[in-house]
Amino acid sequence: MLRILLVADTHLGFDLPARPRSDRLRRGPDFFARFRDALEPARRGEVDLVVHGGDLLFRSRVPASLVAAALEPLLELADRGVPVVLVPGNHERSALPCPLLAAHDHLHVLDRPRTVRLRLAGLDVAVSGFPCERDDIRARFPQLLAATGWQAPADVHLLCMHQTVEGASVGPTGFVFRGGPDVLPAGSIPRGFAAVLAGHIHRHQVLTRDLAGRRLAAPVVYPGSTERTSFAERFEPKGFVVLEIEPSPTGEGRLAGLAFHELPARPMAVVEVAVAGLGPDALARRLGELLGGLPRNAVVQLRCRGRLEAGSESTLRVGALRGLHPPEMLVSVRLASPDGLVDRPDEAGAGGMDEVLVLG
Ligand SMILES: [Mn+2]
Repeated sequence: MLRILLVADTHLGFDLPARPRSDRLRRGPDFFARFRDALEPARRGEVDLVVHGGDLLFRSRVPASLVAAALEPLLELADRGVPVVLVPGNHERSALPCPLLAAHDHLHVLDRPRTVRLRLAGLDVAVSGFPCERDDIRARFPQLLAATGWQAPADVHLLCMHQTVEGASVGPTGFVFRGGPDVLPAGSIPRGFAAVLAGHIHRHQVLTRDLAGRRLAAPVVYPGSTERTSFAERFEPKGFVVLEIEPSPTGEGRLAGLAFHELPARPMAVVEVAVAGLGPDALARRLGELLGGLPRNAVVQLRCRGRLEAGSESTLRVGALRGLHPPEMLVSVRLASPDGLVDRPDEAGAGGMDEVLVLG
């Protein structure tokens, strides 16, 4: 039995500025802590292989020191002889920055379409994959797959990629990806793989059927991200996956077991507050009540509905807000405008994420 630890979308470097412009609490260290938590079973020697499904880093232009810090937990495992396979994701612009930092006999970066052949748990294991294709995975998948040379004989075949597969779902309303050049049709995945190990979709899920209900040639496993990177992920548990693969008579291996391990990611909450008619003190009391009912370490977005009373603006300033919640809570504010909700101007710079990040 082959045991694989699959982790992805760790987005290291998120909210971790080299030169912070304010002294507010940062989420950056959480991302590193969750990554280390996720690798714990590998450090304990409980798995034969670790696969990182991509988006190790939160973006592509990063200092070498961040790349080194991000690779360190993986290199530690490689030093112990645990093989690690890493897929460059879209946030790496499909190539790991400072690739020489990843040079290690047991760390395999899928920096081009290729197949890594490993002898694990008494089995010949072929791990195939390619870096994130950002333009047209629908059109390019057949060539990328062929270029990996995946079809040479092995006991177990695995496919690793950082892509959206048709049928994957995201967000609080469960949006389902159905088409487009950046979505891989589920039927494109050929027979011959025990499983597809994938990153890019931040919600943990396992796809086994296409949109028409037909069984996929191989299950597509998304471990999801290890910390919440936007408020759209607020209802999702975060974690990593351990897969058990056994040899099969047909020669590609078979997924025999899969366990999702939840990590203590920061809870997130979106809180609406009706501000009309509340003077500064009344608003402070109301916010204190609302924030007091949330987990102490929550990341909170306050959405103010209605017209803010003259003078109540001061209650929403960073310094004043800090007095209303536990020190480990992160609070951002959105105010209503005639066009809908707007970010308070001093909270700009959320690091390329789709929601405003934090302050307070
Ligand atoms: Mn990602």
